[in-house]
Amino acid sequence: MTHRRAAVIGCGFFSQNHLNAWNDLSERCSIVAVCDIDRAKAEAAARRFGVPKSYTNVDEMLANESLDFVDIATTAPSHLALAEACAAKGVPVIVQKPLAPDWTDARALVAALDRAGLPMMVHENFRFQAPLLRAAELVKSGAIGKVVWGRFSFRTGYDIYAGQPYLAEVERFAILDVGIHVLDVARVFMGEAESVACRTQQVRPGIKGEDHATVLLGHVGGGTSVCEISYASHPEPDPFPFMIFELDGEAGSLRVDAGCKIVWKNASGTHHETAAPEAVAWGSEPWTVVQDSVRATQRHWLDCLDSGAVAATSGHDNLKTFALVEAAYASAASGQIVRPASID
Ligand code: NAD
Ligand code: 89Y
Repeated sequence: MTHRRAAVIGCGFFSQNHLNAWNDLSERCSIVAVCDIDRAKAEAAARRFGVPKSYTNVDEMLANESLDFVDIATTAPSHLALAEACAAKGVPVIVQKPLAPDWTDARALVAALDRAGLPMMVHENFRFQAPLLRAAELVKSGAIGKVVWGRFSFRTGYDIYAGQPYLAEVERFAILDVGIHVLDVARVFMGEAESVACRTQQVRPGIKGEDHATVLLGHVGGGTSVCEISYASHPEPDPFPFMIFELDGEAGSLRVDAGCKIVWKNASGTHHETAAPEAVAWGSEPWTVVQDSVRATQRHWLDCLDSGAVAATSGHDNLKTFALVEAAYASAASGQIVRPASID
């Protein structure tokens, strides 16, 4: 196991989870520098996490530091330029979702790392949530047979604008921000999608993008799934930040609920279990399931760097999820069913 030197770019809201999780993984890597165009944020992060150097300019950081990888935790519009700067210096990157604001930049980012011959991973952490990993294990073991139908639901009224005010300002909002997780999880359980139909709604006044989206996916091999994405729902209780999903298989069914609860049924009976995350010493509710998944995502990245394996959420894998995002927006705009394969 190699000990790695790394830097985090972006010291805003969500990066605090990244920095805490890297601290938990300090036997395997050290964060030797942080960077944020906002000097106060960079310096505060360096102080809080005992990081030796802080920068406000990525090129200066890359020129001064010897890095084994960079963790990009800025918002999407900056991802391409930052990843290209790292690629030019031969530094692998792990990049937060969404990879980019649009398909053109997302593809350009993956191509830049490919051209440089460097590994990369998208920080697509929902796949690494404890209940989801357990559900995937059950499905893989054949507990419910071949999955033929799924419902994947992230519907909340939680005030996400308090921590992430930029979400009120983006024209591509709920699908790109959280729908991308939901569509990714749908791919995990149902396989690739060959058709996408989507309707969007804007319910909250004063925001620029859609805060409701309902997506119907037709999967290769005949499966069907519904993805429900909403930041303007009033569920009781509000499951935030849990994604609830249910699957029908040829031999049974499985449901994942808030509180990491899993229930599945097959010929052997009905089974209940709780797939709780590992303890997160620095965690805070309701975020602990997400915070544990951040650490699990980062651990996977380090495992892949050690073994040379391609990450489960590599750039190329994530482009398949991104194509569903693009297809959903195209379908909502046209009122037509869109084939992800036609996204170019
Ligand atoms: P934020 O605005 O709070 O923080 C982003 C930081 O990046 C800011 O401090 C900003 O000054 C800095 N920044 C922007 N451009 C930069 C550049 N070129 N160089 C250096 N610093 C730069 O945003 P956030 O809420 O922390 O979100 C960051 C990313 O994390 C987004 O892509 C978001 O979608 C993602 N996110 C993921 C999850 C998840 O569960 N996976 C949850 C929340 C946010
Ligand atoms: O931005 C969103 C994400 O990616 O995960 C949870 C979130 O922070 C709010 O829904």
